[in-house]
Amino acid sequence: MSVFTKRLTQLYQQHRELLGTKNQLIWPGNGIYDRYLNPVLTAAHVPVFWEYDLDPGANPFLMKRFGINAVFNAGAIKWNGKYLLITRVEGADRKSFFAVAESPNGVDHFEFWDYPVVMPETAEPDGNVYDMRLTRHEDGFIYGLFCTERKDPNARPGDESSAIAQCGIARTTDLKTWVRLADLISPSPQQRNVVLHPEFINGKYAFYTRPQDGFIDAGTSGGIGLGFADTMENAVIEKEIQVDAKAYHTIYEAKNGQGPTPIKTEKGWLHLAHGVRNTAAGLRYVLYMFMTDLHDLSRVTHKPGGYFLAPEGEERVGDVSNVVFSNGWILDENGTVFIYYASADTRLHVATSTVEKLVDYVTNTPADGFGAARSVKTLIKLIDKNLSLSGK
Ligand code: M1P
Repeated sequence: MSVFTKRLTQLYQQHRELLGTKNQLIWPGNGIYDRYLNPVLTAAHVPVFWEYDLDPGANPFLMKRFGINAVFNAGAIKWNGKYLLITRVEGADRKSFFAVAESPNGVDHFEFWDYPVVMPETAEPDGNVYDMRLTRHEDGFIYGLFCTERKDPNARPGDESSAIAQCGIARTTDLKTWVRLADLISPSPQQRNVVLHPEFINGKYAFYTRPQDGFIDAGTSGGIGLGFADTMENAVIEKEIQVDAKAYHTIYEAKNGQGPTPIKTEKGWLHLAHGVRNTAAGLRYVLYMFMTDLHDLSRVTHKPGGYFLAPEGEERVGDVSNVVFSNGWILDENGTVFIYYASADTRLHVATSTVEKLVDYVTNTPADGFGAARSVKTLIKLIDKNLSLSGK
């Protein structure tokens, strides 16, 4: 048997085994959500025919010809009974693109569609595209808002790192063919983590924004903002209202950003977001939640203190260690919520919960007291209650 045939047989077998692996819920968890043993998607999940030229004449050693480095930050949607993720796939060449993977149950057996998404460009080509948020809007379209990154035209000679991040907008009705619209225009010099609200607000489209001064640094205008536009064809936000600001000595003191499209509940809109703080080991990204008023989207009604989900175990390590990030979740008809989160900008995981549990978590977890003494007071209140319950 030739090396080519031997290697190919093994590659196919390993790939089949990986895609066929059943995921396992990790019990008992924290009562808020359940984590799972295996990531739902990794670079090893992409089809063999993406990375290899399968022509023995052209590739006798069966070498990788198009390496895939990572699969992470995915938008999510339930579509024709399947759980679909529009993932950020990063090639060995560091370019990111979008590709859809689907699963019959949302927790395992994710399989990529044969081709990646062909995202049309505007007159200004994208250097990189990533982190799509999907919104099924009441206007009838499914919108994908994502970050488009281009080299900063004002970068000084020799600076090959400075970039400008803006919000790219595309829409579809079948998740296969995308129509690209003009990039969002806003008062901020840069934008990332922009998310479209699913309902019209006073006849306008509502956007959660994340104004930022620099490419990495959120600067003076950091925090999750809210803005309105008359149309999606040439979306212009004239004013951003701050909804959730960054704050001193919290898990979101350096910057924060809206995660997926918020979920509507009887009590308010449930939001999942990421918070970033700086450490001696670099930036640490965790997820947190809050709730906004059903009628006034700019009013935060509940916000638990601390993080909702932080990197654990192998999630801590990867290309960008100590990072969890989420831009997609799916609410099922029975109230189950599938929360897709990536770890270390390397792989993608799922955690499951329910709307009932998430509303309980958001409305009953003590808020941040913004000081050590206040945290101790909150803890003592809980201890007193529990000890008096046990008759001590
Ligand atoms: O590397 C961590 C994350 O950094 C960026 O997020 P933010 O704009 O909030 O800092 C994004 O590049 C994101 O994709 C990445 O996961």
